[in-house]
Amino acid sequence: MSTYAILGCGSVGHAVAEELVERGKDVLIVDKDESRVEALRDQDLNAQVADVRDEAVAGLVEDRDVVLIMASDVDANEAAVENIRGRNDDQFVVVRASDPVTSDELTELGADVVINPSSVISDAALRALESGELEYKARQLADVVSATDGRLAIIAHDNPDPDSIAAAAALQAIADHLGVEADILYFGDIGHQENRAFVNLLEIELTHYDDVDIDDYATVALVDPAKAGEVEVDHDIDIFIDHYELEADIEAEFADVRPSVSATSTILTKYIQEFDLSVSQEVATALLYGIRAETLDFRRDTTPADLTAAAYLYPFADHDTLEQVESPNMSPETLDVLAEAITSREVQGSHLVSNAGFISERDALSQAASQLLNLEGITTTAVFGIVEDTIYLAARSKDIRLNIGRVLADAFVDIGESAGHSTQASAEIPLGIFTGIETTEENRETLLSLTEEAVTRKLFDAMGVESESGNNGS
Ligand SMILES: [Mn+2]
Repeated sequence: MSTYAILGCGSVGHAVAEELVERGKDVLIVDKDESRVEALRDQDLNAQVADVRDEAVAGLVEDRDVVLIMASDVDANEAAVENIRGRNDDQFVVVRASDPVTSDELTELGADVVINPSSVISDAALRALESGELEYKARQLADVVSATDGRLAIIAHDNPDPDSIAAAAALQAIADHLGVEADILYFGDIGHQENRAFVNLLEIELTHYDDVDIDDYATVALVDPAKAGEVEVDHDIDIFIDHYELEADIEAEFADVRPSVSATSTILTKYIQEFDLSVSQEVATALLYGIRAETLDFRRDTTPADLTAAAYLYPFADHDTLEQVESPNMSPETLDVLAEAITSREVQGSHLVSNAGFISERDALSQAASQLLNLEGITTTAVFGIVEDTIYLAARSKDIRLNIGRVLADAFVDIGESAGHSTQASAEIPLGIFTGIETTEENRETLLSLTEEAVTRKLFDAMGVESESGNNGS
């Protein structure tokens, strides 16, 4: 067990000494004030009279593992650090400063931990402000939700992602806690296989916006909508929660927009903590996944708030389910596309391009592109297929020198549309563009082979140019 010495026993030193003794620690107290030392001894504490700045004090406390120098006189504290370090480097030294300048000086003298009282107080004040603000916001949110005279609609954004869906599920749980029934609505579709797995495995019930009459709802909440483009809800918005600022002005009775965190799921987790809600395993799992997905597993723009929210959720989440969401079972269609993509792959260097032929499920292309990235020696993949009269293409890259979003943009700038970023991208190209021939049942195969050549050549060209020019950033 460590032994302690406290040098300087004013109000701070005394408080520390009492706390340590309470914890059953062996504490030696040194102070120059005789009557104070006497009073400490009357309390059965081990105390000695000496001036903190005396060189002899360093010898007196030499056998102590940890030395806390707590006097209010910073000059004396500096002398004590110097004396102790003059004797040995092993003791763990904690010292009280008075301002940033003396903090630096004490660090330079060899103190292990320097405590600056003004920053301790300002930190505590900011923390109090933060938790006070959250308490205040939570009360406001509860008021708006509770005032719902009927049902609450919680609207996730277009083609909702896990962050949006999880935040909606959490708000639904909060509403339930407050005795208000809520439905989660969404626009677009839940396209990506991973998102479908997420919704199915966590049994989150979502209703398409078009399948309800929004006027049937008394209160409407929007969660996480800002990045998904324009919001067109035919109803007043009562609640608005997002981690991005919305460009358009929305007049909501309750708004919580926090660009200081990286996921709407993080914001909702803070409310769940504030409401002291015993959250279901499904909601905890959804929120944790929402935060992880939005921060790319804590690799993108992660803030301390995201991490503390994730840490809070972790013990309540179902980690088997999380794993299943991350690697969803493949549909037979996806397996077919993958098999076709493997068979017809063309490889140049570490780049792979493959034609999956006529397909029915676009999403299978991105899964195939991701899977093929696991082939040995492959750093970039592009898989394309044809649905009706359009070529769809999905590409992935783990080569940091290559921006696959830019590769597709370069390759198809004149003839199609592309979207994406440095590691994943997609493109759509009208089939007729390469041939000028209208697609019919009879000429499909011919068109496909013509198309294959053109697309493959364009891709390899764009990849080659990109990797030869080296660093094009990401
Ligand atoms: Mn989000």
